[in-house]
Amino acid sequence: MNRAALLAVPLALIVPATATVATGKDPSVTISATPRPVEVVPLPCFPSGRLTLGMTNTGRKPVIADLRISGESPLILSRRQFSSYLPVDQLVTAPLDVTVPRGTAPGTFNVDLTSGRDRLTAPVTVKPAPPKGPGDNLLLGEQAVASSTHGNMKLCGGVDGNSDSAQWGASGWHDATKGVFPDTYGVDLTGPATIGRIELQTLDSARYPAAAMGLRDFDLRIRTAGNWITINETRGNIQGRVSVSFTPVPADAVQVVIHDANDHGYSRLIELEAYTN
Ligand SMILES: [Ca+2]
Repeated sequence: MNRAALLAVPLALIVPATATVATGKDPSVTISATPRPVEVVPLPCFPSGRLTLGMTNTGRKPVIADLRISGESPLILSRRQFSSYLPVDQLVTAPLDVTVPRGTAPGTFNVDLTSGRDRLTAPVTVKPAPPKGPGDNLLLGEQAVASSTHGNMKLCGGVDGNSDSAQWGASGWHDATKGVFPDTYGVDLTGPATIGRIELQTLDSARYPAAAMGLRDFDLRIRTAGNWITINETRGNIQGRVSVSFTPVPADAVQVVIHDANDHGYSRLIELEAYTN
C-alpha cells in the first residue's frame, strides 16, 4: 500500500458519518402548550385566549421541525403552523391566539398539535360573555374603533376591562400621530343601548401622572340614530379618572375626541367605559 492509499482509508470511514447531518423530519421532537385549558370569551375586544406553543428537540442533532395546528369549530386560530430550527434540548416557543365568534355558547373545544410522531391536544374553554345589564360596563370587550393605533399598543387596550395605569404598556391604547390632534377612540355597539354615564381612565401613575401625560382636552360623543351628539367638553383635565353623568340617551356608538394631551404628544387612554345609570 502506498502512502496515498493509507491516507484514503480513514477518509472513506468519515464519509458515511458526514452524510447523516440533520434532516427535516426528526421523531425526537416533543410538543408543549400552556395553559391547558386556555379560556376565551366570545367578544371581539375581550383579552383573547393565548396558548404558548413549544417544541423541544430531544434528539442528538439540531433539526428543522414543523408543528401543525388545527382547531375544532368554532375556534379561530391565529396560525396553522409553527416551523423552527431546533437546537438540541432547547425549548422554542411561539404564541397561538384563539378566538371564537360573538355569541358562541360556553363549551370546551380542542386544538390539535402534531409534530413528527408527537401529538398533543390543548382544550379551549369558551366562557360566558360578561353581563351587559343596566349597571354593567356596556363597552367591555366590544369592538374598538380608533383614528390610529401606535405599533406598540393594542386597539382593544381601551376596552379590555383593565384600567390599571401600572399595566399601561399591556392594557392601554394611544394613537400613532405624535403631536397631531384630534385623535378619536370609541366603540361601535352591535345593538342599540341606553347610556347615561361615561367613565374614562387616562394614564395616571406615580411615574406618569395624568397632569403630565394624561388626556387634557377632549369631547365625549354618542351616536344616536346615526347622528353624533356631543355630551361633554372637558378642557384642562389633570385627573386620571373622569366620570360624566347625563340624561340617558339611546346610543349605537360611543367616542372620545381628543384635542390635546398634557404632554402635547400622544392620546393615552387606559379604559373607556359606558353605563346606563
Ligand atoms: Ca385597558
